[in-house]
Formats: sequence, C-alpha cells, structure tokens
Amino acid sequence: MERIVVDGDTRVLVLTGAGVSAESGIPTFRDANGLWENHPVEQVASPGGFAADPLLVWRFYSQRREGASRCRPNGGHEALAKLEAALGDRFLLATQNVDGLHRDAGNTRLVEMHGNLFMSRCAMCDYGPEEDRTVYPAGEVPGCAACHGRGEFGILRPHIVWFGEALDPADLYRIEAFMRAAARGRFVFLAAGTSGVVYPAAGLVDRARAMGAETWLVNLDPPDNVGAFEHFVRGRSGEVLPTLFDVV
Ligand code: BV8
Repeated sequence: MERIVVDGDTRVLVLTGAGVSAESGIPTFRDANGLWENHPVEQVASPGGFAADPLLVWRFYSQRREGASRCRPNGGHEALAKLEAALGDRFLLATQNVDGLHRDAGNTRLVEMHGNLFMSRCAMCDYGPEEDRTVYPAGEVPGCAACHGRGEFGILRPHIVWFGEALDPADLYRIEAFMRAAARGRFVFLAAGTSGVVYPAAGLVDRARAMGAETWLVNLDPPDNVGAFEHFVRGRSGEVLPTLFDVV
C-alpha cells in the first residue's frame, strides 16, 4: 500500500465522512439501508421538515443519539488522533460526521462542519448550543427554558446543519486559513469515508488541489468524485488509516 510520508514541513488537512464511523456501528447515509433509506432527507434533515413535523425530526435524532451513544471510536478514529498528537498545529480535521467519535478518540483540532448530535439549541431564541445527550421519548418535543422564562414558546432543535442551511462561517474560515498556511509548505489533503456528494464539504478537495495539495482518498469503494484525487487507497478506513502515515 502507498504511504503518506509526513516530514517537519508537511501540513495535513483531513476530511472525514460517515464511512469512518461505519466500523463503529454508525449507519452511513447513502449505502444500502443507510440512514436516508428510511426517511427522505427533506423530511428529517431540513428546516422545512423540522417546521412541518418537529416530532418526526426529534424522533429521528433521538434514535440516532441513542444509537451513537453506544458506539466507540475505531482504529481509523484512533489513527487520526495519533496523527494530531504527532503534528500538532500542522494538522486539522474537518468532519462531516455529527457522532462525536473524533472527540471521543481525542482529536481537538477538529471542525464539526455539520454540527454535533449531542448538542441542542433553541429554534427561536439565541439559547445554546449546549450539550444535550437526552434521548427524547417519541411524542415529545423539548421546550426552551429560556423562552419559557420570558413567557414565550420556544422549542429546541438539534445543533445540526441541515440541507439548505449555511455552515458556520467561522468553521469555513478556519479550514481556509489552514489551507493557505499549508500551501506555503508541503500540503497533504486526505479524505476518508465520504461519497463526496454533499457541498461545500465535497468541494474541499478541489480547493486543496488548486492550492497545490497532494490529494488522497481512503474509501471502501470509488465514489463518483474519485477522479479528483491523485491517490486512491481502497479499503476500510479502520484498517487503512493506522498504517497510512509515515511521520518522519
Ligand atoms: C449549504 C447533517 C447554502 C444532517 C448533513 C453546491 C454548493 C453549496 C451547496 C450545495 C451545492 N450543491 C447542492 C447544495 C445543497 C446541499 C447539497 O450538497 N446537497 C447534495 C445532496 C447535492 N448542501 C447544503 O444544503 C449545505 N448547505 O450549502 O447551504 C447556503 C448558503 C447560505 C445561506 C443558506 C444556505 C448543507 C449540507 C449539510 C447537510 N447536513 N448532515 C445529519 O447528519 O443528520 S449532510 C450528511 O451527508 C451527513 O453530514 C454526511 O456526513 C454527509 C455526507 O455524506 P457522507 O459522510 O459522505 O456519507 P455517505 O453515506 O454519503 O458516504 C459514506 C462513504 O463511505 C461511501 O462512499 C462508502 O462507500 C464509504 N464507506 C463505508 N464504509 C466505509 C467507507 N469508507 C471507508 N471505510 C469504511 N469502513
């Protein structure tokens, strides 16, 4: 297997998707019987879907909270935490995953581009985002205590970026700033476990390549955008990532 040699002048930006958590037991989105199989995206992961049926959306996210709370990081998560420990500020991890497993594995130089399953905020006022690991029973939509304290009616929503919602500009700025610094030396961009379908995350490889990055993809099978990468390592990220890097 090809390996990525990382010397003192190399900065590494990693983008992960649902495939990195698959070996921890978290269902992916687009594989057969994936998460979206049972629910049309618009219904459970869009502002319109939440406005139309907050009960259904909270049931969908409560089920995912319940499932994810039983899952642990796998060898792929651990390899990325080890790489951050070796590289320090020459490493940044941008994840599309909302399961929190990169945090559990020890990554701190982490951008959770699509939010976090275990955080909630008020859909009406500026309360939150706060940690919230509650699995709400079917038929219950959590209210916002801050709103209620003012005699208003507000409900909580998952702190997740839904389709049609903008990502946090501060997150995008942090990734861009890292890429610009990386472009001044040797810049390695690695994507792992992602079908490269969802933007703007899927556009990162194009931006990195335009800035001179060496581009790598680790994926179970070649996604539609495999051609955007110079190197493609086919396999399970939990098996490939632990031996992919040679830090010199
Ligand atoms: C926005 C939270 C604008 C929900 C998610 C161009 C530019 C900008 C936007 C767009 C654009 N074109 C279209 C859009 C709109 C849209 C979009 O991209 N749509 C797609 C479907 C075409 N984008 C948006 O709406 C974004 N917002 O751009 O807003 C804007 C600007 C200003 C003002 C207002 C609006 C928001 C996107 C975020 C959506 N939220 N998640 C939730 O999680 O509940 S996206 C969702 O898909 C997940 O986060 C997931 O991570 C993400 C991507 O999926 P993947 O992670 O890649 O997972 P997938 O299952 O697809 O693939 C897994 C891969 O792993 C597979 O290839 C499989 O083979 C592989 N694999 C499996 N096992 C393993 C493995 N690989 C290795 N090892 C294994 N063991």
